[in-house]
Amino acid sequence: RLLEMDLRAAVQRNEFAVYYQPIRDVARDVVVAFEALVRWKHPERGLISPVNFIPLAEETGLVVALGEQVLQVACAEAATWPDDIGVAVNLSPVQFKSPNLVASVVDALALSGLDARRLELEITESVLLQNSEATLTTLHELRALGVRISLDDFGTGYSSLSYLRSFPFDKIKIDRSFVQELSTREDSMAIVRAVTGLGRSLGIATTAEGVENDAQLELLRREGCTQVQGYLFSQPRPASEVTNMLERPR
Ligand code: G
Ligand code: G
Ligand code: MN
Ligand code: NA
Repeated sequence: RLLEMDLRAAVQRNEFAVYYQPIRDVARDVVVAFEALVRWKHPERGLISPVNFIPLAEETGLVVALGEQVLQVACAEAATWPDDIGVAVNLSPVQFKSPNLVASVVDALALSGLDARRLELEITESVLLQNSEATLTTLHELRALGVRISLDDFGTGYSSLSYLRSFPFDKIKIDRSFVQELSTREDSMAIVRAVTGLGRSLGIATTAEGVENDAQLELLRREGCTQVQGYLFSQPRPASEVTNMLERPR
């Protein structure tokens, strides 16, 4: 079992690594960004997946400090990439609501020298559930910096179409559960078609997550999905492999 004590020590020692998964533009067929995905480099247990420690980090509030480290590392590493390549960083709901969020984004950008337009922040629908006035203020402050905002895991939470009207999103990420069932379930196809159509009508880009095969890619291309991401192209890999991922045709 993972303990709060261990996680707290890991945050103090900065025992985390950021892995990167390419996000590709469908029309141009090139990598346009990488999603930053944290891993815990545990001294005894090896690499631990975020699904096994982010919930504990959220419960204990440690996710705020952890999230700041991830943001700083991701911005610093992205600053060394070609300047047309962006980086997408996940924000937990707890981190999003912390009073320091906007200042920590400003700091990460200033320390790294990364152009704010290269940074995307991914938030989930649960962030939008409560306190919409404060949420809206934060989203507007982030956007005023030049940062872009994506709505992650779209369709899995308490999705409401009114969010798309009330909040300033630049991108919708279609959850991989819909993508994985694309060729086997007609209702998943219908949902993907509806979301890409919605994005097009509202002028919001759409990214399909969890693309694992060519059949899925072809269906997404046909529906006019803007970007794709998934094991078909690459698993998340360490920063040292970003150059390779950029050079690989696919
Ligand atoms: O990389 P996978 O790689 O296993 O990530 C699993 C889950 O952990 C995903 O839901 C992802 O959004 C979340 N996650 C990965 N990295 C981070 C992070 O830096 N911060 C937060 N809050 N969640 C993350
Ligand atoms: O929740 P979020 O979308 O941030 O998390 C991304 C998660 O999806 C990570 O755990 C990442 O490792 C995983 N992932 C990325 N591509 C694929 C894929 O093609 N298939 C599956 N099953 N998972 C994927
Ligand atoms: Mn994400
Ligand atoms: Na997602």
